[in-house]
Amino acid sequence: MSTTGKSTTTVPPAERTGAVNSHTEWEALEEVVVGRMEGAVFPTWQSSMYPTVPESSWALFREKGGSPFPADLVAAAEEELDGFAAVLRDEGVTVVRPDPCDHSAPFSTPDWTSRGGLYSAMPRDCLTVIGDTIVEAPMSWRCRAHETAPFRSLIKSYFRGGARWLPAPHPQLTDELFQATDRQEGWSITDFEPVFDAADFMRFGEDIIVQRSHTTNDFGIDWLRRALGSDYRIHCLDVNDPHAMHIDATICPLAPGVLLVNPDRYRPSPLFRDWEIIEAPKPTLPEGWPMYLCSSWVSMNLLSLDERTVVVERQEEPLIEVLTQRGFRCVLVDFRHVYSFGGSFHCVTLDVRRRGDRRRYLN
Ligand code: DAV
Repeated sequence: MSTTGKSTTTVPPAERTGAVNSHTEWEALEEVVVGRMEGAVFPTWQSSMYPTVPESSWALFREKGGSPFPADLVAAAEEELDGFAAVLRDEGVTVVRPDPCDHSAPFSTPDWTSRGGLYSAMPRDCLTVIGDTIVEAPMSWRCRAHETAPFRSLIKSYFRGGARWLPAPHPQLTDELFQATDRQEGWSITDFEPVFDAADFMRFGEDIIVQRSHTTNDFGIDWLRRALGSDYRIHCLDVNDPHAMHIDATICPLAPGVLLVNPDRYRPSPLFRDWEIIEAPKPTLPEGWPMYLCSSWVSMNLLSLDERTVVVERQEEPLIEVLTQRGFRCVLVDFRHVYSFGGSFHCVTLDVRRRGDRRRYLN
């Protein structure tokens, strides 16, 4: 379980479950995938990006889609990812990484062409683990159509170890999926076919919370609901986020009954009526820091090691203070260069094994 011998997650043999077992965002973490930044290229522009990526990226992606991100930024982010992986190993967690992958190869279908892929940095976006099942998400950005490829050897080895493997129907991503005119009001994707990004879902045992977003449609939510069957309840959370893409900078469950929320986006929900709500302080990222893909609220995109330990960016002092006062141990890691690429600790990981079994946490 631990590669360092310094295990903090000793599990009695009788409680050991399969190769893949993860029901929540907070139970004791045993094994995790950490993404890689090497090989990252600018996304190929499509109109559904208007509402979700910063305005400064619109022209850039149109012009540079498929060509590598600046090498110095990629190297700085890669160093932070390696540092994060080392800290996790020191904490007794087994860390695995995807295969190296150059994302600059163009690809096409009979209907469209993409000038390249994107990256292997954010397994949370393209994959989720629900119990013993690895789900491959049907992503709506064309440039992300092959994003699970560098994770396939891992998925195959987990399958051989007993995991279930559930790829969603391969989306066609034809023009019918996208709103006909650019920058239209409302969602930028239609219900033409099921699509979702895995990061729009948050796991609470038998309950899974999802947000409708510019990458996740109702058809996609219905597909996952039916695929998982009656063991799970999927609830849509109404959030205040016109830019919605991924729920993990909006809510972050830290322990049973404790929810960290983005005060600008969270709307009180009856789902959490019995929960303690902690409002995340404002992010500390300075103005002008390069942010290609998302907002500075990735400050609250945390990875829990167990229900009292959480990994936080070293410079988010106000958040560290709030969490420490509330009794959490904060493990500090430098991660601002990773922020530039659209995510933080939750985005860059896929927790494949946490202690615990399927339970109900929401009334
Ligand atoms: O801009 O708050 C962050 C999550 C990206 N995976 C945002 C979205």
